[in-house]
Amino acid sequence: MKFPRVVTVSVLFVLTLAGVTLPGDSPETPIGPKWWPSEWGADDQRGAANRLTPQKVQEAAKLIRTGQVYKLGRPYEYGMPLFGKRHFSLTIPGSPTGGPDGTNRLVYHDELFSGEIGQIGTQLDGLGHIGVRMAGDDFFYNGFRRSEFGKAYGLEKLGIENIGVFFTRGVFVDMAGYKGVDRMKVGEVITPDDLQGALKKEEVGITEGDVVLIYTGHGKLWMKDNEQFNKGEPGIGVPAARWLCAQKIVLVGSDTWATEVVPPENKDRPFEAHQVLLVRNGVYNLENLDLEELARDKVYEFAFIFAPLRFKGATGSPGNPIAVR
Ligand code: UVW
Repeated sequence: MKFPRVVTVSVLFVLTLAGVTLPGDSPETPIGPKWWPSEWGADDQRGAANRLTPQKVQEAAKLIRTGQVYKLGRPYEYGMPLFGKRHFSLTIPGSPTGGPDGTNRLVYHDELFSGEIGQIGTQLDGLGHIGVRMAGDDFFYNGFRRSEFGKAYGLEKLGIENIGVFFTRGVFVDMAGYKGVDRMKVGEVITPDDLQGALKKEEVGITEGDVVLIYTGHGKLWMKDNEQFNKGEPGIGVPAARWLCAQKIVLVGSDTWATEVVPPENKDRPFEAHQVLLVRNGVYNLENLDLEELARDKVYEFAFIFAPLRFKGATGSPGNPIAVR
């Protein structure tokens, strides 16, 4: 049976009144007050991508002064760090895969891929990736329920194909530099004060519709010490995630595998910053970036360009985002 969303919320109130209180800031949901309908309407599936306007494209284009392009994506390769039991496999089906054909003796190669395509390596977390379990269902951005869209051959709502293209102003926060270290420690929390302090030092501000990329130095471990890379990471805590959302950004990214601090500040609330960003605010999360060159060249402001692959119904996208200055 399908309940309208208003009924579901009432059920939550009844549960609360019945003493079935849930942990968090408010008993209304496990992550605080009800978060829907979204500011972009009850049917919206794009979240903060609605802030990607032609004005932001023009603003970003004005930041391109030297034409220098920074690749922020990592190569997808065997042996790269993976979260949990995710896997990566790329094989060439025969070499050559086909041919020789015709009198021109054409030969060709294809590749066969298997893996959690949107959730390995450099990856953009979309709004169908993370949810919250309550009242007998799983609730996602804009209150969409898994029971209505979580289908085996692609999510029927919140798929990555809804985003469009990121072409906007990018802001780089060199948090390791601000803290005077080469690499921040696993479990080190980035607070709102840290973000504001680093931005002040860099003399850049965040404006609505920006992308914010945070450098911790943890990415130095990538393919060098995968065990340590995967063990945990420095990153934003829940207050910093909330602060970034309050700045009305579109996306936050980092050189770590989750962007948020692991282990979390509260060990009973894993990946809660993911919920703050994706579920509550529709703000995207871009993980496993290579930010070494931006840090080296002290590039604090740039045009950020990234076209997520349009896998219909996917939770995320791989890709090679770029910064141009
Ligand atoms: C989870 O999926 C829990 O993490 P991530 O988005 O960092 O891959």
